[in-house]
Amino acid sequence: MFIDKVSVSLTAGRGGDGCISFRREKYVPYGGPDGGNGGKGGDIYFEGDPHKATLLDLSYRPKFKSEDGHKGLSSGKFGRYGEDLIIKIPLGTLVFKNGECFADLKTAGERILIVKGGRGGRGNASFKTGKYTAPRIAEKGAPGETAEVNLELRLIADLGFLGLPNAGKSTLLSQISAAKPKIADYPFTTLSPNLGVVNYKGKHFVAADIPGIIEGAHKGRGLGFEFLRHIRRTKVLIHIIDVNGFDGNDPYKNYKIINDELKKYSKYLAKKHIITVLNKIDLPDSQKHIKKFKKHLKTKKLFEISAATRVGVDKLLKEIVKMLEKSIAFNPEEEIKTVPVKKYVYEPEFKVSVEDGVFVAVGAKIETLTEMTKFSEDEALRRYQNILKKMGLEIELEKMGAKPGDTVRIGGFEFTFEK
Ligand SMILES: Nc1nc2c(ncn2[C@@H]2O[C@H](COP(=O)(O)OP(=O)(O)OP(=O)(O)O)[C@@H](O)[C@H]2O)c(=O)[nH]1
Ligand SMILES: [Mg+2]
Repeated sequence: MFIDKVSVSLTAGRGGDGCISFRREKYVPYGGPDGGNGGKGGDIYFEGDPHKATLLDLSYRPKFKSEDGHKGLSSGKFGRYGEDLIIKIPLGTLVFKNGECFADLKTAGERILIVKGGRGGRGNASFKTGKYTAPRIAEKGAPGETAEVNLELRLIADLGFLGLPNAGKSTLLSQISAAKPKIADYPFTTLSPNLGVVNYKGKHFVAADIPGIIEGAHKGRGLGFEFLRHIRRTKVLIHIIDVNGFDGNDPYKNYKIINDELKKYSKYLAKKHIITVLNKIDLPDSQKHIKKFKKHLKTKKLFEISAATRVGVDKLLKEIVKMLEKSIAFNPEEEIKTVPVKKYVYEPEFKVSVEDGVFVAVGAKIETLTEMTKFSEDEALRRYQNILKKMGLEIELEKMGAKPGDTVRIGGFEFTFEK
């Protein structure tokens, strides 16, 4: 099955908790704090894999999580890092994160960080100061980043096939490559793209056969434009036309139908170098049709072939190879705008609002601090309160009308307000 669009949800590993511990040594009555930091949670990456051609396996498993960091240990030992998770995806996959195109993986082995693991919590050794020699305080690990990611595959082939249904696209692919697409005498035999590797006199290139498009495709008729994106990035296109016509139209009318639809889909695609091919010339009456076609279309280079008997196919391949070699100048790769990997957005440390009588404080910094505090430890609690006070939360809450005894919510935690 060919799947070219999926969404997955990613959760990076949580950081390991910091450790509270004190040195115990012979003859040292008050050993100092030696609790190590927790390890960072694992990150999640996507990696371009040239051996993959579909997003099918991701559609079976839409949720991914990388390993959490391990807890810090005594004797100042840091917790082990959580293992990174590397998800392999086909080349040509666009990665949309929170609605924006975030990456376009085009080269084999290219890796991109999608969500970052949480920081490890600090152990009590990190809280030691000159004044404060025996802290009983450690942080919990920070939660890992999460993201909803949409993936859209745009195959990267050198040559793309374009044409009405039943024109003989799949037949041609089966003749020039080892691919074995389904071929039949009715429209829409091909329902998803087929790829084949062509070897023409030692020169290799990848060809993509896509389902046929019909008049009105831009309005969603037939299979619509659904699969045209797979030929957006090809260097050369061939437009295959049944010389005997289709749907009661003569081949020239059909030729124009496809060209018009193409322009409606993408001006960029319509400007690509397109080789026009009349197919099925082995059939009777084809010479008559060719003559008529040539009257309309004088200037363009035209190829006459029979995909079934291979007549004219070698000459066509020669031209394709020639065009591919020149193609950089003709068809520069379509630019896809991706957002810069990192965006710096100013965020206030917190914002307070009132919801049903509860004072709700939101903000990345304040929520992370809350997530990382071990409230079961008195000292951790005291430190937490001090930081919030320094950040100005108490003043802000009072301004908003909070009275002792009121409920304050931060992240998933609720507290009672007191001064
Ligand atoms: N006589 C003759 N028949 C051909 C030739 N090429 C293809 N055909 C026949 O035309 C029919 C359609 O061929 P396909 O290769 O399935 O056409 P397609 O363009 O892939 O069609 P869709 O997948 O439906 O878009 C089949 O019955 C083929 O055997 C040719 O050169 N000569
Ligand atoms: Mg086909």
